[in-house]
Amino acid sequence: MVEASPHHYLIALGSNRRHHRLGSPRQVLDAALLALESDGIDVLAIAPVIETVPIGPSRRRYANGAAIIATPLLPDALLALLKRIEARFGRRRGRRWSARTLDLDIILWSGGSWYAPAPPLIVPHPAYRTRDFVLRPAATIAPNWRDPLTGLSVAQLCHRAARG
Ligand code: A4P
Ligand code: MG
Repeated sequence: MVEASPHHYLIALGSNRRHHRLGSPRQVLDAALLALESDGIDVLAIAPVIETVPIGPSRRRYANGAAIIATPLLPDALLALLKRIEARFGRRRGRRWSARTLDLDIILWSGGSWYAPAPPLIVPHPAYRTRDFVLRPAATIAPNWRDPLTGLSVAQLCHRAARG
């Protein structure tokens, strides 16, 4: 039997700008998960959303979350879908790390590692291993997922990031 949704992913969600209709960054993340589902993605687990201090130039606080999803899509097709959802939520291209209505990142993939130069896609996400705002929500739903590069679990990476 062919499994309908063979690929599992850990994705990270971030927002630090209100949406004129949807409301606060936290409400934007809730709506983003519904958008994924209506695009045919199975959302298997949702981490409690946390409020975090911004890293980088933007001064607004973030709502950050994480989810485990299942889909038949390979990483490149999933990235294209995430970018379309970001665009629907009014994400504007511009300065790197600028305030954004919605940021959707692929953190880990059940298939291991993926690299593509154009459009750039690196899985596991190259920066997540030290990011508390990704690892804290992720550790609540995927503590035993392993990083293929370091062999460490998400719980271990989270512990290390919290110690600085
Ligand atoms: N890309 C490559 N690998 C991936 C991946 N695994 N998942 C490429 C998603 N995208 C990936 O990202 C730029 C390009 O990265 C994508 O087009 C894709 O081809 P972007 O989301 O368009 O741009 P960005 O977010 O401005 O840049 P970047 O480097 O992705 O920033 P981050 O890493 O997303 O960080 N502080 C707090 N507290 N909370 C946050 O959520 N987020 C950021 C942005 C900064 N500070 C923050 C937070
Ligand atoms: Mg991003």
